[in-house]
Amino acid sequence: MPRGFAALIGVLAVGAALGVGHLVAGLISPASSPYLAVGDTVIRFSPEWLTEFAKSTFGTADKPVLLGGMAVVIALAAAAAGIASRRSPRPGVAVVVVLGVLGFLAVISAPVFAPLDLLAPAASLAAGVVTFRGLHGLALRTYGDRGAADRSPDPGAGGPSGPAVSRRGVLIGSSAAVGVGALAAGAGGFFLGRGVGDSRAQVTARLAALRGIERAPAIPAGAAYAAELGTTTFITPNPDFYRIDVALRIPTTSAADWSLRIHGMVDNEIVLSFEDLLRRPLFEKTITMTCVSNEVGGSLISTANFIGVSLRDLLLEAGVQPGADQVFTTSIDGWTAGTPADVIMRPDRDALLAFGMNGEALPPEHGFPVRMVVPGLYGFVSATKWIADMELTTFDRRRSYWLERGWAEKAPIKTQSRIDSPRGFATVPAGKVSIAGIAWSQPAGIGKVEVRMDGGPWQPAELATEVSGDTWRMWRTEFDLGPGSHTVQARATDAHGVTQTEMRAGPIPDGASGWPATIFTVI
Ligand SMILES: Nc1nc2c(c(=O)[nH]1)N[C@H]1C(S)=C(S)[C@@H](COP(=O)(O)O)O[C@H]1N2
Ligand SMILES: [Mo]
Repeated sequence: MPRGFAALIGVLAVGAALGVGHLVAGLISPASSPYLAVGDTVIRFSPEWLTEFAKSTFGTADKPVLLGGMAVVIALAAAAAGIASRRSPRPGVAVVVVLGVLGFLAVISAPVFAPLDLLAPAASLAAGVVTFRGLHGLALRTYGDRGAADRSPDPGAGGPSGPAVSRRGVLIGSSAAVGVGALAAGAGGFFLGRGVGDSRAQVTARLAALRGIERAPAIPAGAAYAAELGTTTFITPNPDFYRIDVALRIPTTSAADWSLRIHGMVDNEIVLSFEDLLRRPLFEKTITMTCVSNEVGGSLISTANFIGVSLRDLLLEAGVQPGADQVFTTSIDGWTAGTPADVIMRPDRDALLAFGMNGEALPPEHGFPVRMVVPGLYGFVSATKWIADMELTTFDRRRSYWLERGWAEKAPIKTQSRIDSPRGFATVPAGKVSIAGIAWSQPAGIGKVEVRMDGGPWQPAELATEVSGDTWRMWRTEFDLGPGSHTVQARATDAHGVTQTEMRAGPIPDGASGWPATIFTVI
């Protein structure tokens, strides 16, 4: 058979395998899609330098890039397998089986695994082998007869359709059907596995109906300059809130199916359902969350009104035993974080187990149904999304996900500032130029922001109305500037009088430091 067609058979068979696997996973357990499970496994076993490279090069597009890259590699392997099988189907079947076994291994080794999860890779493997053998047999018969067909009279000129022509028709039709079927199955799996929409809508509706939530004070008009300067809004709309996690597939546990076990070094073990949460005193708090991977000037910082219950009250009820210095949390997808127990237990810290974000249920990618939020700590040591388990233990006994990968054990947020206007390399007209940005030092709050132009003297900026120490604070100032290239720098000082360090450091292991600077042109 022609090489091109042999390659196509390989690609179609593997495509059918992936599509069927994704569909069966969507029907039974979205977590068990062989394609996504392999992607997750690649992430889990990637060396630290590769993860960092992917994060810094592709940002939040790193997952689509990984999945796309996998598709290219798999398609090339499948095409090669097809070409190697022009006479015998054996090499192709072998490659399909090897890919199938990889899918099995990835599903079995996932952090959360149930025996039913084996159905999707099994269906995938069967679909791959059956499709390959079927199309291969059809192709051999079609092209094997070609010599005979060529010698027979042209079927178009007179006689009835020859067998070679109808066989070719069947082959092309079958191939097209397999291609369309594989795509449809994959899409079906995607839509079936999408799921927490209904449960989220219910939680959002209940949130609106709940009385007695202790609301966060309204954000004063003077807290941000978004209206005048077009800079960052005080509250980040949910779709714009930065997202960082290692989950390829967002867990799809509904609120009704959710529960959290608080155990370990406690006097009273607690198991909480979502209804139990709603029956507790609820409060809303405006918190600026920050990622440790945020570079100086970076965008991995956002602010929202979180609604939930007091984590401190829960732990008081559980009765934390002496010596338990770590609150070790595990998410539904197996990620872990280690939070210092004493930080959560501080009465003024307001750490919460949150299920509401800016008036609605947590979005799926931000931890639906329930996550943790602790003001003042970077997300990787505190902000467990899709939380499922909370163990009181010691830092000696258990090591969390990013600690294992070279990041710090304790990670309070560093005092930082960012220049939002002008943008880097912007061109602005000469005269009065607005310089504006944000600064943060959770939970202390910002006491002062200073700005200097072209290495000149530091000048205090005007601070916007403070919301609380647990949120960012906007600042602005003006400089009279003539034409040319200018460099503006900023530095923040916290409410205790400590100025952010000039010392430049990258994010690893406990957060970037250094003064932000922006170069722009005045004309
Ligand atoms: N389950 C889970 N929770 C997680 C993470 C994760 O990878 N998995 N990443 C953490 C990190 S590093 C940060 S900065 C915050 C980000 O929360 P966001 O995506 O809602 O902004 O979530 C934290 N919670
Ligand atoms: Mo993070």
